[in-house]
Amino acid sequence: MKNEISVLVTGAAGQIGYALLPRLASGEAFGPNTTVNLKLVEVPQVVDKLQGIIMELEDCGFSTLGTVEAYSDIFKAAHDIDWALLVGSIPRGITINGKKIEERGDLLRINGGIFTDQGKAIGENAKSDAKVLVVGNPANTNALIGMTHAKNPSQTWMAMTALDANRAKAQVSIKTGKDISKIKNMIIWGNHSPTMYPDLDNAYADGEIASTIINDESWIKEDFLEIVQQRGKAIIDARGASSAASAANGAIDTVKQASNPTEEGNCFSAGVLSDGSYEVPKGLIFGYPLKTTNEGKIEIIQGLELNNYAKEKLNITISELLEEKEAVKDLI
Ligand code: NAX
Repeated sequence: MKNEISVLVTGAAGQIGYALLPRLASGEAFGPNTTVNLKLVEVPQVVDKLQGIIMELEDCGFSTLGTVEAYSDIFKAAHDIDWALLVGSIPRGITINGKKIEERGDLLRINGGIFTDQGKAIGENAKSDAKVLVVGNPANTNALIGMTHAKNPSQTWMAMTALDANRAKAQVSIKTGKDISKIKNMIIWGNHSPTMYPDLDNAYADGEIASTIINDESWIKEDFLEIVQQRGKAIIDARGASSAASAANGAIDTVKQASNPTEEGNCFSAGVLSDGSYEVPKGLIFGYPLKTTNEGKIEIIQGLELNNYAKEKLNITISELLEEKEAVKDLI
């Protein structure tokens, strides 16, 4: 008999949604023996458009796809879900009430408002062991707002940094000539923003420390950091639209990593609630090295070394997250 899993996706009519939904339905994320029931959530003005992707999902003929329902009410959609992928948010540059939203502070407040209700809905109506992945930016602070309003500590809230980790792995693979499957333990410390710190002193390329095998400090400290931190912008400049296929892939990777035990010597990257580990102030959603235990719990991997350079980088991303938290303090 097949298992069933219920997955909620917000922003389902957006470009990441379009790349994500077939991969959730296809069996890739939850395996061939699990029926995936999808609950697609959009703003009321867009919800009718979901009928198009629903028809396409039917036409894919995935034997793992169960029911697909469209909602504009997150409270109804969140009922009994196992996973929530919170992709929907308002992009920078949009005009609302005659004002162009350019400032990070304005963006934080508008999207923060969305995540209060989404948090409440998930806290009240989703399963007690539900896992939540926030993709919509600013992902870490949105996750903090959502988690605060969920008030349900047995649920797990994460902010997506898997795309950043995949970008970092790809650059290391290109630089070293090692197959990307051999690049392990890639940690993205901190915020999903240009202050993130991709750590090559704790990453491995074919069993050797990545920074040692690369042996090129100026490439690591300048080119590599710049490429990974600014990759999102580079893609927008080239494509005229933000990353969607690779962002959806990052979400699928996180779902798989958080659903299956992590192999020894490896980690996965996502932002989770800081408990003070690695001297990060408690109460931030911070990108950490994570592992999924055999019991399905997600834990921060302890005991990794951070040199002074890494600590400086962590302090920069900590400061940014503290500023973001301050900007939305009345929402948390
Ligand atoms: P799109 O603008 O194509 O789609 C967003 C969709 O969300 C729209 O259809 C919109 O109607 C919907 N939406 C807005 N508010 C909603 C709400 N309250 N409930 C339900 N749906 C709502 O954006 P897309 O390119 O899909 O990107 C989505 C988000 O992902 C953006 O915030 C973007 O910045 C963020 N990203 C995050 C990444 C990460 O690694 N964490 C990387 C990629 C991406 O930039």
